[in-house]
Amino acid sequence: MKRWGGWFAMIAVVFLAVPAMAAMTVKLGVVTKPGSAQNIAAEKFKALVDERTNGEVTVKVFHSASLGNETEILQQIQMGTVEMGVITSGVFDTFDPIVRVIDYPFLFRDDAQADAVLDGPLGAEILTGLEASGFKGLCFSENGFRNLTNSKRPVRTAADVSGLKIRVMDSALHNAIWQSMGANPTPMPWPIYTELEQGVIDGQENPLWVLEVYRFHEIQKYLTLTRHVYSPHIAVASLSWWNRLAPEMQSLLQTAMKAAAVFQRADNRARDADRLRMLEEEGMQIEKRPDIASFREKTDVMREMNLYQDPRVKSLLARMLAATR
Ligand code: EAX
Repeated sequence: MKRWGGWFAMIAVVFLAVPAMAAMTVKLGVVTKPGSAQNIAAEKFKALVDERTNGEVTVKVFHSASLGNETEILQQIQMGTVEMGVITSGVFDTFDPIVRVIDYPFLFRDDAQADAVLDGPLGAEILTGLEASGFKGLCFSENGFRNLTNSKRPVRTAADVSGLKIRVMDSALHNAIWQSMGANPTPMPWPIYTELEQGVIDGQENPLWVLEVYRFHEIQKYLTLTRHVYSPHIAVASLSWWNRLAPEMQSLLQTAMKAAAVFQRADNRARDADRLRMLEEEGMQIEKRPDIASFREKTDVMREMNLYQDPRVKSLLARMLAATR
């Protein structure tokens, strides 16, 4: 009898240690292809969830726009037909103008400052704010600092941008940034290789990994390290789905996504120097020290624009500017 008691106790311990979990498949959408920043975070998350749930929860990553562009993925997450996504902050603009405070031009000085703010209380306020639009904001991974490329001419000062046809994300803010700089912005969802190749647009702006993964050096001659916007990816879940999960599952997913984001940021940053070398070797002409003051002069007025007049957005922008000065 004593011996059986011992066995029961052991079995009970095993069951209590692993929270009861029903098998579940989670659809996660990213617009870009394997090797992209979004996909690296998504694949890491998938591996961690698999490991931490002993294979009970399967994350199925839909990449390369197989669920549509980023706006369409967000709509499906809102509706709950897709559970999760790792999505560029800029395109949240049409869902919630609060993200405009992150993409404010020349806000962040460097990676460390971006991490400190986004992983701190101001970042948490933005993530919580997304709940009003039906998204559970989990954390920020990174796209990175955005740089301008074009096929027409070297760009060193804001004046050189004048009249260039620049593709921008579907975002009122990003459109306004390039208008302020005197360019001719054209909103267009990702991907944009064909439009660049055929000359429908002269240029685009994105972090260095994008140039490498999408081989833009083949079709864009000039790169300027403008670093005009620090662009995170926001990992989100469908709020209605999230609210139905057990608290243990919520915390498992939240912790795994945070670990994936920490991994992906470091991975992305570690590879930038090599990317720059590769792009130069491949024949891109790179302006490494553009006249940033000339660009800032054009965009500093933007905080007064209508884009930032919603009281909630205005208040947060003021605090973001104070935290980054
Ligand atoms: O994440 O649409 C964009 O410019 C994004 O930055 C792109 O999907 C890379």
